[in-house]
Amino acid sequence: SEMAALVRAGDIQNNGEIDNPVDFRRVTPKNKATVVLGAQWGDEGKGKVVDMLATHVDIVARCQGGNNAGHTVVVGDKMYDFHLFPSGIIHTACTSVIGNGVVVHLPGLFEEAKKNEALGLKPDWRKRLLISDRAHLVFDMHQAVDGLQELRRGIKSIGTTKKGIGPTYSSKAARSGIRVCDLLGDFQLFAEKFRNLVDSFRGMFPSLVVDVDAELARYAGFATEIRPMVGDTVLFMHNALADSAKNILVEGANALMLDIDFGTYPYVTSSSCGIGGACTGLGIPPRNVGDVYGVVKAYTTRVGDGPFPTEQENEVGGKLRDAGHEYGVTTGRPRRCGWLDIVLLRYTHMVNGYSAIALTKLDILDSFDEVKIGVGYRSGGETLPNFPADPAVLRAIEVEYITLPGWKSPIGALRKFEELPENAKTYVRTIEGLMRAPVKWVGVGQSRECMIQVY
Ligand code: 2SA
Ligand code: GDP
Ligand code: MG
Repeated sequence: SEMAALVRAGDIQNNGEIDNPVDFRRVTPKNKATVVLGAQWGDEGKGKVVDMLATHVDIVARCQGGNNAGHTVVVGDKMYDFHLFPSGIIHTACTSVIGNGVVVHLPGLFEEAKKNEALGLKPDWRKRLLISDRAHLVFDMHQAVDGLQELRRGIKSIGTTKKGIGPTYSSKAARSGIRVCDLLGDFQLFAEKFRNLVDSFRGMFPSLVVDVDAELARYAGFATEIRPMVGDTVLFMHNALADSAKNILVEGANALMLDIDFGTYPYVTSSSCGIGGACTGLGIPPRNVGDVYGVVKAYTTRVGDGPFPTEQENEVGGKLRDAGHEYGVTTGRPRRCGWLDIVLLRYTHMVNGYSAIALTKLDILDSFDEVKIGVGYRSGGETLPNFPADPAVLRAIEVEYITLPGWKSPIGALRKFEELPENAKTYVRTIEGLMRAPVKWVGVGQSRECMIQVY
């Protein structure tokens, strides 16, 4: 009948053969991906949270950014820092996916592999990594242009990582980008695209030097090396989401305040670092998104330029930097530090809709007599309803703080929420109440075990 024709399952995996007739009106997603996102300006401890969750996970997928990210994972006495690799790569039972939304610098990928192999990453990572054929390639030329653009910006520089992120996403949006599938296809066509890209960048930056032949020869080598790792990640994710037995984790990079749309533009990165990026960067439907965990540092940091309302350019900031070892994982730059900012957090919660919060680095506040939380922005005698768009407005705002007593005792060895000092518990509960989101984990140290599960 007509109805039967409408409701048959057609699975592209079995050559269109139809097995079980299904009433599509009753089909709900079988499986959902859990998403981990940065809720501030990055470096909240996403790597650590992903590693903690990855023990029970089959797939860890990156959806945006590139090797500008620096995700630290501490296992025993080893400290791994991942840039392009999903943090699940050290779990041998886990497939790591680099999605279409990621920008891939191949020299950086192999360098990162070498460094981590020396640390103990098993060489079979090649069998556990799947790179999207739709992902865009970052060339050394993009990195050089990143540096030249920063020079041109002068005092208005963004403070990028110079990893070529902005120029590569620009090439992508301008439709002159080069994708992984281009590298693996007809090499003559790839070479032509590459030459065109060089020409267009040379037009903008005449001082740019590119040894085209050497670069092409190098990429012919990369093509052979990555071919076994490249595939259709859209289909891979689709099949994984159709399999209710698979646990899937999406690892966000950077953070919402660095998002190209919602961040402190133009002091942002060039990708979508929020929940939207999880869908566009992997090709997964929103209906297949499950829990969204926001990673929140117990105070605020930012690396690079741009507005930062609760920044403490004083002793407090220095103390946070020293205690928290706040230096960039990719560039080594000192991070700017300040108090927790609830206006910002409520804004990122508005966009990302966290199911729960992982509150990290609470132990860094151990020695403070008192801790402050920014709870409101005032401008021209009025309280702002939300985090404002205009950097000029942001620069002129006055932050309203509440002050809570410190706990003045080391919490690093504690493993139960009830064991925390009363004042530490109050700090956590206050954040929960102000953010209107539950805190599910509290971080009290760098290693895997140092994560208190609250509920
Ligand atoms: P880019 O390089 O174009 O993405 O830089 C644009 C802005 O985004 C910021 N950004 C970051 N902020 C925090 N952490 C990042 N990763 C590294 C880390 C940073 C490092 O984990 O420490 O090592 O310096 C990261 N990546 C990009 C950047 O500072 C610019 O403000
Ligand atoms: P990511 O970019 O969000 O993955 O974070 P980074 O790795 O750039 O920076 C976070 C830093 O804080 C790393 O050095 C982590 O090892 C460390 N860290 C994460 N959680 C905690 C915590 O709860 N306590 C302490 N002391 N350090 C933590
Ligand atoms: Mg980082």
